[in-house]
Amino acid sequence: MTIHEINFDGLIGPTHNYAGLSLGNLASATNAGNTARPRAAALQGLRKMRLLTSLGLKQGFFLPHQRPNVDWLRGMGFTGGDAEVCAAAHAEDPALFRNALSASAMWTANAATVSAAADTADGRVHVTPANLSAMTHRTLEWRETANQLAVIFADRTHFAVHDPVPPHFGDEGAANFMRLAPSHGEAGVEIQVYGEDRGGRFPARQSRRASEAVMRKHGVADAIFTAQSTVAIEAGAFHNDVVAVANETVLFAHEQAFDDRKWLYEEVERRVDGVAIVEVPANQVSLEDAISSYLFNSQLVTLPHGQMSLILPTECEENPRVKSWLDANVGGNGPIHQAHFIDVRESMRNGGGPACLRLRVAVSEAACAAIDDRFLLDEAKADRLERLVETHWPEEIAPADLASPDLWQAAWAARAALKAELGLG
Ligand code: SUG
Repeated sequence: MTIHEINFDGLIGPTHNYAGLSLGNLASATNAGNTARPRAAALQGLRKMRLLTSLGLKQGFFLPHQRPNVDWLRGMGFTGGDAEVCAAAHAEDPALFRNALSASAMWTANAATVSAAADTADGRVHVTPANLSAMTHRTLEWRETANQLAVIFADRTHFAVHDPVPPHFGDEGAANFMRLAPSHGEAGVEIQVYGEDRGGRFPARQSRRASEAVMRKHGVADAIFTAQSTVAIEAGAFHNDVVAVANETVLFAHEQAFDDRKWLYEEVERRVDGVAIVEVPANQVSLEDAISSYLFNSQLVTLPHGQMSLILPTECEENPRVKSWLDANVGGNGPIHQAHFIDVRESMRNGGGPACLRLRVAVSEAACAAIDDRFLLDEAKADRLERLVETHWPEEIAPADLASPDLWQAAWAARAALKAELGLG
């Protein structure tokens, strides 16, 4: 059976800005208050999607959410017309208002957890939207994410879309999820990496109970639950996908990613035939280098001819230690055959690398045919989306612009134009 892994990227929204909203995410904190370039950001994201399609992979996308999110602000007690609600919220509580403007839905690795059909009890692809309860601005996402998932994966014979885990138990979706299997179509082991609050500087965002709930909802029997190392969280690895990524038989991880790496490695080697663990030693690439370059936040993908390729942020080329590790270990006889570097700097400055920007969904031909193709990308649609972004996305957003009614109107108009373009009334 032919299986396609589709990457659904978040189309970067017109309000992309640097508000420093994510505690524990060093890039977000460092760039707080800088001027963002939403148009360039969205075009960078589209270029990454085009790279994947040019490599022969299937590509999809999710829409940016409605921002400013007036419904959420109404829930906080602001009243009046849309612009009045925003003006009142900004005047009374500008810090609160910044949450309503965030374009954070672009990081679709956090949109949901997806279990492959081969791993689930009923043989369907199971999807649970993430509640993202750890960060205020991200709690705004799940409702619209769930709505989009319900449209994209409406076909119940192939897909099951669940409600999110109740919010007390933080769930950050596929950013803390990995799957190892002989191939995308065969049964494998699903790995959930949770964080434990041990009184550090930074919050652990993924709770073990949420991870367990998701596997239960999906009917996945062969799951592994393992803790992120505290040292990684404290160094700024707010999600596991900042220090590890897996694809088919390959686990690519930093030496300090996991609390108990020996146990994890033995467990996956025991459960999955032919697993190759590519571990990067801390004395060659420190956690600090891994986190600033986002080496592990690359996409590890299998190309149609079977070779494995890393899609890395350009920051990896610029870090001499990371670059020399890649030069010595990619290609040759190792399981990772090629590296492609891509510029997603606007997203990187908020802590979102190539892997944060995508949600992987492995599907059979029949399941693929059942997906709503308005959310699938080809060259012609990429052209149309680029024209739309060039016309409607603001060129720049400086902190003072967040208070501008013109910006709010432009963002609403941009989304309306996008929905019209895609026939999503
Ligand atoms: O949740 N940044 C996101 C980045 C998410 C990256 N995703 C993965 N690692 N999969 C976050 O911290 C920054 C928002 C701001 O500061 O305005 C932000 O939300």
